[in-house]
Amino acid sequence: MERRSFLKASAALGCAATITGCKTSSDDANVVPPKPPVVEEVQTWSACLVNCGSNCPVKVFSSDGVITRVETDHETTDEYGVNHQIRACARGRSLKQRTYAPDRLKTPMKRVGKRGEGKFVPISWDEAASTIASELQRIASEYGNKSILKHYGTGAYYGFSSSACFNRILNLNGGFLNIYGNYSWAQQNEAAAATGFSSTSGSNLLALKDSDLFIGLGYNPSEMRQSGSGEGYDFLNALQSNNNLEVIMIDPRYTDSMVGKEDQWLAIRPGTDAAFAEAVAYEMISSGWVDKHSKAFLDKFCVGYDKASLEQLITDFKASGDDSKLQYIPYIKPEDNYKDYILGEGKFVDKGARTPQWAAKVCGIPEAKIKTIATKIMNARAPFIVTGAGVNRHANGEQAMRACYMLSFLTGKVGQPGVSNGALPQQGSLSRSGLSGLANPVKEQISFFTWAEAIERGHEMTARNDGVRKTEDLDTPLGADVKAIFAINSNALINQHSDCNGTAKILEDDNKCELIVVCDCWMTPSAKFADILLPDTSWLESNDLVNDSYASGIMGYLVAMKAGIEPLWECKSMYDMCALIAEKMGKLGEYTEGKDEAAWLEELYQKTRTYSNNANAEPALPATYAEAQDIGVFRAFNGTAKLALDSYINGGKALGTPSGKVEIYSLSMALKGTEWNFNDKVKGDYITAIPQYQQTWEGYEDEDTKEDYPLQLVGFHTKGRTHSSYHNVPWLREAVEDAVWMNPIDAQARGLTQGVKVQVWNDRGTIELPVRVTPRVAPGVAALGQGAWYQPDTNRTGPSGHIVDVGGCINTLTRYQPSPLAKGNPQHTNRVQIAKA
Ligand SMILES: Nc1nc2c(c(=O)[nH]1)N[C@H]1C(S)=C(S)[C@@H](COP(=O)(O)OP(=O)(O)OC[C@H]3O[C@@H](n4cnc5c(=O)[nH]c(N)nc54)[C@H](O)[C@@H]3O)O[C@H]1N2
Ligand SMILES: Nc1nc2c(c(=O)[nH]1)N[C@H]1C(S)=C(S)[C@@H](COP(=O)(O)OP(=O)(O)OC[C@H]3O[C@@H](n4cnc5c(=O)[nH]c(N)nc54)[C@H](O)[C@@H]3O)O[C@H]1N2
Ligand code: SF4
Ligand SMILES: [Mo]
Repeated sequence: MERRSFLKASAALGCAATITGCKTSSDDANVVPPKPPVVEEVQTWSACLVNCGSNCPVKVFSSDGVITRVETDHETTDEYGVNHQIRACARGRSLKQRTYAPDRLKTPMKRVGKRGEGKFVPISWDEAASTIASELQRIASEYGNKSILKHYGTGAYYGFSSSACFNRILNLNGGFLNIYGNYSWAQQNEAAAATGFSSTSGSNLLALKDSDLFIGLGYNPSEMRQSGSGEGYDFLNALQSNNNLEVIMIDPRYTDSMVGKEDQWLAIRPGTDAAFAEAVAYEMISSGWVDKHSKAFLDKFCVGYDKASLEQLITDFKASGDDSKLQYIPYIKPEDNYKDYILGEGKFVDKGARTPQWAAKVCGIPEAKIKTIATKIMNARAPFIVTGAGVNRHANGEQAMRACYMLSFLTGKVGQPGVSNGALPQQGSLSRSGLSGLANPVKEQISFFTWAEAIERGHEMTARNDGVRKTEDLDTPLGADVKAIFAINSNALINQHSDCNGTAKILEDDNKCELIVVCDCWMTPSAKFADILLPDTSWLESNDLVNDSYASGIMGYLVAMKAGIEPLWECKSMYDMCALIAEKMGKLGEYTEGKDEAAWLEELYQKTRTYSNNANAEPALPATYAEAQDIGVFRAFNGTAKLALDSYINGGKALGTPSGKVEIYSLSMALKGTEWNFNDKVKGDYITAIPQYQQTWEGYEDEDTKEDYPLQLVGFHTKGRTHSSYHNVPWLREAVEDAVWMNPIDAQARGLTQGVKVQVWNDRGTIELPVRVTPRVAPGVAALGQGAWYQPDTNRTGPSGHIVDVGGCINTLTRYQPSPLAKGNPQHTNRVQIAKA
């Protein structure tokens, strides 16, 4: 506020004070405040649809077709568990700024300059639609449908007018190359499935009431699940309602999930959780505790703990005569068991025991502390361990997750009240029916992360070498390079994928990938790489039906969204723009199935009404969609504690693993570890059947990069954005500083003081941004919130020899190197150097 307006405002306040009886002698009291303009506001319900795990409802106030303000839900009681409020975080509350941001895409555009240069001219919708339709037909007939890729993208969790509209037109054109996995949980999904979990979730946070020890590894719900009804709020309430709970948090950063809520913070080095977990296991096993307390549990529910269990498995599989089991026998190696590995016995004698003394040197947590934690776990009545997905987004993410999961099983208490299995907390949800993307005639799948590699060598990618799925056999090549990309509500073309500079080089060559279509609302770094740019309507301009999304905490909800304003400029909803493309393809009838937006929403709503888990929603779902839109929000809190692996351990239902049990020794990993090809030159590129700490490229112990790049750089999901979404909102840039965190010890060694501008670099690029000197990050580690927009300053080259990214995007520094099993993104594994800019 300028000083002058501040004085005016204080004057107005002074006046108000007189009215309420407070005598003032100041002349200011005589100033008459300006009358606020009379505006007739209309209120509608919308929602924030980013990928943060929630879809918080927001109240949109508008007047004469202009949004006047955005408020959060405060319809119900604030009492936790009584269908409480779903308060939007700072991001959702800034939606007016985001909707009217100057960089909104206003018309369809086509590229005129070099690809990636960001030069466009406006075109009509007619031209955009016919170009896309004819290019789709050309590319499919020249290169085959496997050369068309719909990119990973999570910017808008619509139910109706979602990116599924693009699936419809791509499928009506004969299909497209599928992707499996995702940037969030690739390694964790594989680790959980290999171990025997049917999903990535364990007990819910309501079960914490029965626990006496909570251990969170890379678990940060207060920052990454910020919804007012989200997991962060569940966590807070769970801690507050259990006075007997000891809370230990293990993270390279002192996160907002701590700040007083924890009893102990253990600052671990990134990528070393497996070493820590193995040392805890060593204490539990070598002391004889496991033999005494949990051997019976391990024998009954798990395979691979010791040699005898694997020998027994071979006997059982032989006796079964079942081919699906017999195929694994050659891969079962009893000498590769977990107990011998941890104790350094049998086959593992040369490797040595996984002692706390060994682990302390690797993970940075002192030996004595590791021993104390082991004792606490052994003494706990009901240990509840959670491994967050930060641990999975590493070069060795699969085995890091599995190593942490083992601790719960070693206690022999999984299935008991207050105990979890090491996975993420289970969530509640209401269900909604969404628009179908239609069936895809193409069956082959590549890992989501390997798409840019598939532009260059898709034709030769195979299952054995690259993790291609649904091919004839391990060696059948995919047979097509990626020639067309549809990046729909995605900034993963550049910003969110690894190695921005390297990816930009691949994309710049329009002889390789011949068509890039981007559909977004803003001119993002990925949008700059489009050939055709399609401007979408924003959430506040949309009618839709959404649920609470996939990780919104224990309470589930539905939001019937109603457009507060008309589509701005020439923006169209994804449903409408794809209808235009379908029309040019001659497939309009198949696309619409004869329905318009209102008819679709009514149909999806009527299906949604029939779902049994929506029956307890409050208020009850009314008869028509229009009535639902007037009410806006429907919610249901299910207050039951849910236990991990309950149906297996307490209900006798077999697990989905080949053995039907918890696989400490994973049979599918044993098979892939033997049959797949790996790259000897990539440190850590191998798969073992039991979880083992893996030294990796650019890990803490990587001698090859230690000298040039002495700091480990870990990313995190910041409050200031959801990924790259909301980066262009000035309020948020002010509220949450984008700076690289550095421990005072490392800063002093480099002569860096608070707030100075630094360069952070490695072989892949250089970024420039301020430094935040803080003991909230472990020594030897730098931390940076991910998602800032890549902004190469073409006039300057950094120490890496690349153009300096003054946007400070962490992916300018991350490496494209698929992880061994999931072929997933190792974006938290990086080494860098930092110096004053
Ligand atoms: N280094 C590093 N990189 C990471 C991660 C990390 O931890 N570290 N995390 C990874 C993870 S977990 C994920 S999930 C990915 C996320 O990567 P993305 O799925 O790309 O997510 P966002 O960055 O949110 O980008 C979404 C895009 O959708 C656009 N958008 C928003 N609303 C709308 C809309 O209504 N309509 C349309 N058409 N577009 C819209 C936004 O402007 C934005 O360009 O990033 C990954 N990248
Ligand atoms: N505000 C906000 N919320 C979000 C998102 C966002 O961008 N912003 N993104 C959403 C999405 S799509 C996802 S997938 C989730 C991501 O959720 P997470 O994967 O849980 O998020 P991260 O911040 O990557 O990691 C969580 C914590 O792990 C720590 N960590 C990193 N490496 C290691 C390690 O090797 N060991 C240990 N012990 N800790 C480690 C980080 O410091 C961080 O505090 O968040 C969701 N929520
Ligand atoms: S970013 Fe997530 S928590 Fe924040 S308002 Fe949007 S949906 Fe809610
Ligand atoms: Mo994610």
